[in-house]
Amino acid sequence: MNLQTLEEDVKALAEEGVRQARAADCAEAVERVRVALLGRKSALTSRMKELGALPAADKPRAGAILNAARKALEDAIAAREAELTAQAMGHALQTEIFDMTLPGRPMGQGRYHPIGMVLDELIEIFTGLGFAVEEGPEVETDAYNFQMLNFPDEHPARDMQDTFYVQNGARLLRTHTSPVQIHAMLRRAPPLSIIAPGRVFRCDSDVTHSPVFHQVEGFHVDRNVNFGHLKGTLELFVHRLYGPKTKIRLRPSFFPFTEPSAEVDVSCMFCGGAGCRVCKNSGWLEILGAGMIDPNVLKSVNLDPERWTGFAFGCGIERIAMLKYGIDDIRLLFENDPRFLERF
Ligand code: 2NL
Repeated sequence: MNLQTLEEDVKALAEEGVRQARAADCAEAVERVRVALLGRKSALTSRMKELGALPAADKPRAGAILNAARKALEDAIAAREAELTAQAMGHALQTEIFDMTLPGRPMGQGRYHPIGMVLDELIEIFTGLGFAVEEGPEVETDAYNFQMLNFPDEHPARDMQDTFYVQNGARLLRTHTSPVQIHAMLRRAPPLSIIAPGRVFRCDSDVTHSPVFHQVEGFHVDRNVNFGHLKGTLELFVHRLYGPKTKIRLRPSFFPFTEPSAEVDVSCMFCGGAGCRVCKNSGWLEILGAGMIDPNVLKSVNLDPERWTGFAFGCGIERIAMLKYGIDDIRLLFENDPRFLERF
């Protein structure tokens, strides 16, 4: 074949190829055209293979013709491909509705939980009075939760009904934070002033009782600590919590771990003591239990009750939070409904 014929044949081939590329109406069709025009079995590739058989003098010219045809086809395919992509994008922009002026979804802002706020406040007040804060395990033994706190063996709190036992009765969920104080007294020598805030567990659940709740207990042991120190400390505490006009009242009570024991009332912060719905017209609200640490408790942690005395107290955080924020159902404090928490 002479060069002239080759040139005409290849030109026709390229023109037909370019026409096919332009006619392709989707990405798949473009790909089919690419294989047909430039693949191993295409007419152009066969022509390229025949190059070797040409006389040496014709080879450069023939090569140039074939390469130009190949380039023309490649360009036509790439151009059609770009055209189709742009078309698809234009179509998507026309038909897919995307309104970038719409406002975004608002991010919810977190809030402090009322239990955490009250805990922080009590910790602030007691550390201000010189108490250190200690924590301890939520799973305890009978010895730390009951025995060393002078609970008799038959005490009702030890019943399965009231205490959560785990590991077949070998362990229990602490029913108060007093075990933290027992650990503290065994670890260190007096004088000691410690508060123990934390989660406690009792097998009890209704509108005013939750099986998990929070407590702050405190104690102070030194030489010659007396009931006046207890009363003075609680009065200072209550004045900082509810204001200096708040009065306190101590009523005789009983706890296994204190003797004597008292229940502590504060003058109602809603009516100032005049009587209202919250204090059931008594003018007083009970918020604490307290007393002088029982000599048996001191002995159980190897302290000589003739040398050392101490006072202790305990209060429920949920009760203080419910009074402070006027919450009438304890379950609200555990559901974590954002509509409730947003109020704080
Ligand atoms: C209440 C009463 C109280 C204590 C807790 C205590 C701890 C040790 C020794 C003696 Cl290690 N006492 N704690 C004392 C009196 C009362 O809590 O009604 N809590 C909600």
